[in-house]
Amino acid sequence: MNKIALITGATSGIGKATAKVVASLGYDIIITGRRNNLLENLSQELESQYKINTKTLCFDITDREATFKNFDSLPEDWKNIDLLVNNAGLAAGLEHIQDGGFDDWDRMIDTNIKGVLNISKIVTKIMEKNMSGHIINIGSIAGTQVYENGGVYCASKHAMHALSQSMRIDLLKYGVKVSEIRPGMVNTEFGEVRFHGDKTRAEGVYNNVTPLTGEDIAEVIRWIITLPAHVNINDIEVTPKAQANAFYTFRG
Ligand code: NDP
Ligand code: 8X3
Repeated sequence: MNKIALITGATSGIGKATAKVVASLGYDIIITGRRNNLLENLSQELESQYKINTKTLCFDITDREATFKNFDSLPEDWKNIDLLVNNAGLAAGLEHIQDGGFDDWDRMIDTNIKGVLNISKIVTKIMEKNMSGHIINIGSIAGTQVYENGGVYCASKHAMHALSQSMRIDLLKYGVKVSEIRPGMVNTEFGEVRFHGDKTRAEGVYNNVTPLTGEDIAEVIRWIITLPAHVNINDIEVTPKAQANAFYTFRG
């Protein structure tokens, strides 16, 4: 059997692009998300184009019971995950703290923190037993910087940054590598989700800027996972050329 990768949030954006890169490297892949039709389409594409095997798991990562149940449904030999990409995540809303919505806050905290914990608990236990594995956490520049109106999203990605560091320590003696990628602007469904379906507002974020694409981040992942076994990239921040950090973007 090929090496096995589990990629959360593979129905669009960074996760989908990553699934293609990881498939091109010959991994068998478990792809997850909540939109089953998109998972099935991607599964067919990966299998026919890259001649690998796939499994689709359709569940909400904020639902702990569903997460465990779906993982348990995998055949035993598929549970030996070599590569976990903790990618599923979102921003919801962009408001000052006094105007933020409880539903938005819950979605971000439940997905970006608790969802990551749910899947990580399952997979790290297996990697501990196997004494090997690689986890790639998709953080954000919002994981080390804080911008106006972004309080809860930034807090959730700060949590991802802290978790990435602590997981690296906890898993050190088991030979498990933990890498964090912290992207700036990436043109995916992220903006549309953040602005509750307002596509025009989402597109406005990229006015006069060439943003990153999901494929750009997937290429970074290709590099990280093809380095020699003794090398680990702990963390890496990636922005478009026009973006210096969360505050300075040149819209020339
Ligand atoms: P997309 O909205 O394109 O993709 C998000 C993915 O996460 C989708 O596949 C979605 O699947 C999945 N997802 C979201 N919520 C859940 C849930 N509750 N249960 C299961 N799956 C879920 O955005 P991106 O590709 O941009 O986002 C991927 C990651 O990158 C996120 O963690 C985001 O925070 C991070 N990031 C994004 C940046 C950007 O500018 N785009 C910059 C920095 C970091 P489905 O809807 O089918 O459930
Ligand atoms: C997404 C990047 O700058 O919108 O994580 O927070 S930003």
